[in-house]
Amino acid sequence: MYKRLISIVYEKQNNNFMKKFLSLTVLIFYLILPCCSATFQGGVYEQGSGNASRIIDKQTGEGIGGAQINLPKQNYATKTDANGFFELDTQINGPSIMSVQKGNYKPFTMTVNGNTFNAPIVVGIEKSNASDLALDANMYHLGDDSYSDLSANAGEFRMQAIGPFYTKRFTLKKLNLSKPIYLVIGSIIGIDTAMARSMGQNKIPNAFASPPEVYFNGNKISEIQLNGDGQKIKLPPNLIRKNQINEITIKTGRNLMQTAYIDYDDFEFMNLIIEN
Ligand SMILES: [Ca+2]
Repeated sequence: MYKRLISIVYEKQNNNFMKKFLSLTVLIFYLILPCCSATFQGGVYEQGSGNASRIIDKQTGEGIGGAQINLPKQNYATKTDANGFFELDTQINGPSIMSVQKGNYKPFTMTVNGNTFNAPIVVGIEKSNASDLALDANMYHLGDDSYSDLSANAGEFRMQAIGPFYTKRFTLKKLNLSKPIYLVIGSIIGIDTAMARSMGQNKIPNAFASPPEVYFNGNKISEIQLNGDGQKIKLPPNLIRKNQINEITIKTGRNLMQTAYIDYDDFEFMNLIIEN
């Protein structure tokens, strides 16, 4: 599978070697992500049994009662019972973000689709650490509300775009600067980059967008090439302002095949956490 994906990327790139090399590096990085994402964000999930899905404590394996489960795109919310079991009474047609929240636990999100709940699943969530900072548990839509039905974002209930960028200011305290500090983006859906297209995340034949960019204290620190859960971006230590105000900005890309006007890439993200 890896060889096939790599060859797809190579076929799509007719540019110079450096660009190919960079794409390959980024691709390998994201291929590794899915196996690790669940762990660092605090969640693991596996196939369950019986009729209902379940939220458990990742450490103890015990069911978590009263956990809040939200699907913002469906405008749907429910809670787990005393033993952590829940059932979703809503239709999921396209990729959607499901969040799980419970006091003392890290806010958790995962991307679900119409097949996720064909059989019940078990989701393990993790207690939060003192040095973690839950920046923003809400869902945001960046872009201009104009996009193709073939876009990776084409779903059912839509949130209105807040514009081409998102900014959050926060103070970093209790940091252990000898350990790496990461921005974790819980879930992202709707990015239409060339790489997202080559990975089958959308079906737009003739257009793609530049990747969204992440800025930290005014410096570009990353580009986001793919949709997915638990994407982790290292904050450069020299840019961190301890005990002072720091700023994260996420800017959406633009449709590179549209030159007559600016068509921002429409995508949604949810759940920003600083992990140390
Ligand atoms: Ca757009």
